[in-house]
Amino acid sequence: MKTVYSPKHAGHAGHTELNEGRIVPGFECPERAEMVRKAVAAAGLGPIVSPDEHDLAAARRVHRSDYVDFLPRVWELWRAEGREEPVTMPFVWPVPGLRRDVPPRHVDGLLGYYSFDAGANLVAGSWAAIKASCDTALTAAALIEAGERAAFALCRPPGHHAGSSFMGGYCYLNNAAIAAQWLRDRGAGRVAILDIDYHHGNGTQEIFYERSDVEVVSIHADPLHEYPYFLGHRDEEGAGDGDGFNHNFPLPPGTEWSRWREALEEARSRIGAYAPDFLVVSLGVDTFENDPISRFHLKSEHYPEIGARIARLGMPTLFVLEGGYAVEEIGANVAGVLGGFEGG
Ligand code: SP5
Ligand code: ZN
Repeated sequence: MKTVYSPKHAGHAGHTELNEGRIVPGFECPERAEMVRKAVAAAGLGPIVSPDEHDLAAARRVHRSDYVDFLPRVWELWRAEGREEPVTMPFVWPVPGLRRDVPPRHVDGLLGYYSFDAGANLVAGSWAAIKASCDTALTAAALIEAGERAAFALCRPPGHHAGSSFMGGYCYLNNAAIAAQWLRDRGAGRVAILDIDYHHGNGTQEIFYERSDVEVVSIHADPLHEYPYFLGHRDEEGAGDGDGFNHNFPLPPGTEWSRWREALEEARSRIGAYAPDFLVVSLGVDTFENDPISRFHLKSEHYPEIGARIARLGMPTLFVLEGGYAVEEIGANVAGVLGGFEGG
């Protein structure tokens, strides 16, 4: 399968996050994408191609327009305050009881208004990377739409925590959701999204929660014990037209392969019954035993098995990179999934 990759991701560097009471370098670092690119090349998976430029109309199909307009402006607004800090960070959020109907004008207010945590911070090169990541997903979506069996969008930054009008969790534009919507707009009747990142894809769930034309199936750490804490429970099954088209498989900290595989089999049977025209996989490998921020215990040998089981669904499949923070092993684990798919 082809991999779509842009070097522009590298400009999203030097950002920070809050971790255990301290501001630390972002776990979501440029080395991740370079390790994946090298592993995909070394595995001989197929050509690595550059994304085509798309305008932002596709992003506006799943994100609120004012949010899409805000992202490219964050950095200039931050600089206009005369800030010396090379990275933005929000510090106040409009929880229920505060007003959302009057958007603030100051950048500090806007950062809180358009985010749900302190984990999606921007530097000078962030917007170019965010835009290229979205273009990467759309370019890979076009490959499967044109008839290829599978494609890999080597997206960075990731996307599945970003919702219709908020960033968070290292995510800004929801690459997988934008690609799924683009496939719908090109005529697909139904699209399924399988999210196997360690964390619940709260943004993807929010975007499609009231829709039956995009089914969202997610296997992740139980939000009772793990980020993002406030979404991802089993009883969230969709609403309105979307009732019955959202499926969460929360698993406890310490989950090992045998239990995780059972959830994958249940997820596969949901997706098989839905019979979508296309499958989009939000591919995070932060389920890995040595991931620095996660608490599942999958081993490198399990990733090819995951790919093979996804392949057995027999659907045109778009893989979109999400999380995975064990920098030394991320390449082998991602290439393992993709290689397992190709061989399966
Ligand atoms: C795309 C993606 O995987 N985003 C993940 C965002 C997680 N943000 C919260 C991280 C909290 C890390 N604290 C872990 C403490 C380990 N000692
Ligand atoms: Zn994750």
